Amino acid sequence: MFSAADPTTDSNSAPQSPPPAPESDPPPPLSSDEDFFSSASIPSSSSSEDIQHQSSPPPPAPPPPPQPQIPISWPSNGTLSREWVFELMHAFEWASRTIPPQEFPFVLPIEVFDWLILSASKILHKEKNCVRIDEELGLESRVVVVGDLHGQLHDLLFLLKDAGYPGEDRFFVFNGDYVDRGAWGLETFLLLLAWKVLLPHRVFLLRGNHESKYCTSVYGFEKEVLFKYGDRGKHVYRKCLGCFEGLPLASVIAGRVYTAHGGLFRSIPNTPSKRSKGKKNRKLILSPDSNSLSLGSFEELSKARRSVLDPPWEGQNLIPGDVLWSDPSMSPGLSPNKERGIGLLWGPDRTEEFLKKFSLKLIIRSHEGPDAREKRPGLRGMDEGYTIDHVVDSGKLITVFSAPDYPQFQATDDRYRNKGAYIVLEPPEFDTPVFHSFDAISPRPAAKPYYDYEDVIDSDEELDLASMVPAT
Ligand SMILES: [Mn+2]
Repeated sequence: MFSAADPTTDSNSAPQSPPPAPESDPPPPLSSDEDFFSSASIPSSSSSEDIQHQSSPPPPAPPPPPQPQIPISWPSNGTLSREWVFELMHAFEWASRTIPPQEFPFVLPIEVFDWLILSASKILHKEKNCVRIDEELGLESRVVVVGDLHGQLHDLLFLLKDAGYPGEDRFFVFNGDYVDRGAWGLETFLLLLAWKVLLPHRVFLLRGNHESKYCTSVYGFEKEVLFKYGDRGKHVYRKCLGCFEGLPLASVIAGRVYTAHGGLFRSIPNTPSKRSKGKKNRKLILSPDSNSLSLGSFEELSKARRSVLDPPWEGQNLIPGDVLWSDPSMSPGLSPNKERGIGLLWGPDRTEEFLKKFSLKLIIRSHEGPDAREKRPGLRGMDEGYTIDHVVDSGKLITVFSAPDYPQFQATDDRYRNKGAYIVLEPPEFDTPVFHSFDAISPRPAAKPYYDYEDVIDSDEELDLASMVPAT
C-alpha cells in the first residue's frame, strides 16, 4: 500500500519553486468562467448503456485543463468573489491531474488555507444545530440536496455544473461525508467551504459521521492532509477537525423537508436522580432497551451539543450520534443500531410519527452507499444513487448518495458501478423530490489511497469503540 506517512519520502521538504506548467499545448482561451470542466463532463441523462464496463477499454483521458493562476492568493480586500471560487475549483481540478499531491501547498498556500477555514468556521459555528431554510425561498428558487461525496472531487465538480452552481435562486444543502475513502477529500471540503463563505445563506453544509476524528483517522482523510501539507499537515488537520465541530447537524427546508446525514434521533429523558446530584462522577447510563426509546423533538435537537470531535455513543449527549449515524429499517420501531455500534434503527412507523408530529412531508438522509446497502436485506440497492425507503401516509423517506462508482479504491475488480444522485426541490411547496442520477467521471485521474482499503474491508462505519477516546 501507498504509505502516505512514510518518513523516508521527502514530502516534508517543500520544493523551492512552483511546479512547471504541463508540457502539452495550451488550450484555447475559455469562453466563460463556467466552462472549466466541460472537457471532463458527461451528461447526467446518459443511459446505462453508456457506463464503462470492465471489459471495454477506458476512454482516453481528457486534455488537462488550462493552467490556473497559482498559487491561489487570498483576496486583498478579504472578500471572496464568484470568480475566486471558480478559480479555486479550476486550480484543484488542474492540480489533481497535473502535479503530485505533496505539491498541493503550491496551489493553496497555508496562509490561504488558514483564511479560508477561519472564515468558514466563523460562519458555521454560529449556525443552529438545525438550519431553517425558508425565509429567502421564492417562486424562482430551487433547492439542491446532495448526499455523500467522500473525496470524489471530479464527481462533485460535475454535479455542481450539472445542477447549476449555487446562486441567488439556487440553494444547496450538502448532507455530509465530504471526506474519507476518496483521494481528494481536502479539495472537496475546501471548495465547499469556499462556496459557503461566498454564499452563506445559499449553501448549507451539514455534518456527516465522517467529519469526525475517529473516521478520518481510519478512512484516509488524516493521512491525506498530512501527505499534502507535509510539516504543516498537523496544523491543517487540526483546523479541519475544528471546522467539522462547527458543522450543523440538520436542516428543515420550506418547513416541509427534514434533511440530515443519518436521520432521526431519540428523545433524551431528563432524569438526573436526586441522590447522585452534585456528585462528581455522576453518569447517567441510558438503557439501550428498545422499550425506553422514543423520537426526539426539534427542541431537543436544538439543545444538543454538537461541538464534539466524535459524537458520543453513551452518556447524555446522544442526539448528534443519532443524527449522524442512524439508518432506516423496514421493521417497525426504534432500536439501537447494533451493526454500527452507535445511532438508531427506525421503522416506517417512526417515519410516519416524525412527519406527522412536525407537519413534514419528506425526510432526506444519506449515509448508505452501495456497499452498505448490499448488507441490508429489505432495503433497495444504491445503483441509481437514491432510494425511496419508506412511503407512509404523511410522506416519504429518501436516501440520496452522491458519490458514483464508489468507493474509489476497491480490492476487487468487481465494482458496484453505482450512479450518484442529487435531488432538486422546486417551488412552491419544495416537498416533491426531482431525482437526477449521474455517472462517475471516467477515467478518474490516477491517485493512490490514503488508507489500507484492503484491510479496512467494507466494515464501513462500524465503530471500533475500543479505539475511540472516551465520550465526553
Ligand atoms: Mn456516512
